[in-house]
Amino acid sequence: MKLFLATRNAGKVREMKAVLDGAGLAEEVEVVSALDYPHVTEPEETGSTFAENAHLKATYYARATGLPALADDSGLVVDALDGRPGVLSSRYGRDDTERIERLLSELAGVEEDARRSAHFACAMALADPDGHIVAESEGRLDGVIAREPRGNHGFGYDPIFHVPELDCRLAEALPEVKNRLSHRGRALQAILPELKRYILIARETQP
Ligand code: ITT
Repeated sequence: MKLFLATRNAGKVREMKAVLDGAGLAEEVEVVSALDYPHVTEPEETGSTFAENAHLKATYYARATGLPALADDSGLVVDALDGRPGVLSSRYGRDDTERIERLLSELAGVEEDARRSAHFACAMALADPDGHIVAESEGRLDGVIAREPRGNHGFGYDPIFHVPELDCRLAEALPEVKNRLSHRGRALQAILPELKRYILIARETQP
């Protein structure tokens, strides 16, 4: 049986596979992603919330592939920017460098750490092959937007996201440390029991 990760983001795929492996799911299912299915076009993310977009991606990819699909919609929510970039996080520039530069320039003049507060948010949704949502979850990680990038791990905005409980940037944390406390790691842990139950039932009822 295959489980489809409904994302084209290689960073997300890496992190999600590590958690699923750690939970022993790699022995139960073959984990594939949209990166393995380049002929399947991307859906338009028209939702105004992370949960809406996670639903939309899970349903779309499940129907397109005929596989159970687990989707992640996530982003960075900056308080001083009224929640931007939020659901537009991946569209805030052409690449990670440009997105980070834009965010830092928008925060220029916001001096005190207390006013540079932000959080990463993640919504996950699991759809069956007919596109029906069978489980959903959310996760969050609080932090502060730093003044310059640092660190080589992770992806996206990790180099400018300072995590107070680690006292370093998210991009300086080892992958297993990020997965333990990140928005995505927490959302995945929260959905795991229902994902395991779904896989068990699907395997028992498959011809
Ligand atoms: P898919 O839709 O194919 O999953 P995407 O990258 O477009 O890929 P999203 O629409 O959910 O996914 O946008 C998420 C963006 O938020 C992502 O591209 C990063 O810029 C940012 N982001 C999310 N999680 C992050 C993380 O753990 N670390 C750093 N940046 C993150």
